[in-house]
Amino acid sequence: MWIALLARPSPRPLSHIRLISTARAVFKNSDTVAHNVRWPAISGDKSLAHNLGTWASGDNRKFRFDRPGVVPLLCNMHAEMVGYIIVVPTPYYAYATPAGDYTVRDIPDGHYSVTVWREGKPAETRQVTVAGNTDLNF
Ligand SMILES: [Cu+2]
Repeated sequence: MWIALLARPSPRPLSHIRLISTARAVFKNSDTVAHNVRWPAISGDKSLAHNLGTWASGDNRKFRFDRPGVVPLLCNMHAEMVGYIIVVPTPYYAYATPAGDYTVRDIPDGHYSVTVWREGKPAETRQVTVAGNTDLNF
């Protein structure tokens, strides 16, 4: 079983990066101007590049991600825009605070691989045995 964590190095808006455990993502444009959403690769695999197109305020697009990975989101219309979706193979995941604290609740006792992801750094994985309240420090 897997546990996924997202570490935030600064108090950037959380919407910048999202963890999802379901395969289907909805991209909603809540801005007042049109945006494009595309990704040049998933976890470095350029054959999985995709362009969802450009759409106006209030509209949305859906996409089904078939496997876990890191999806860097870009916009053809605004070069400064970047975001990430981390598709994780588990219902157990959490966002760390800027101070590095995190809590993943309601995990059944057992052995797990815990992966932490930080923007711009390689992912780090540790093994942990969960038995009741369990601490794991990276
Ligand atoms: Cu944009």
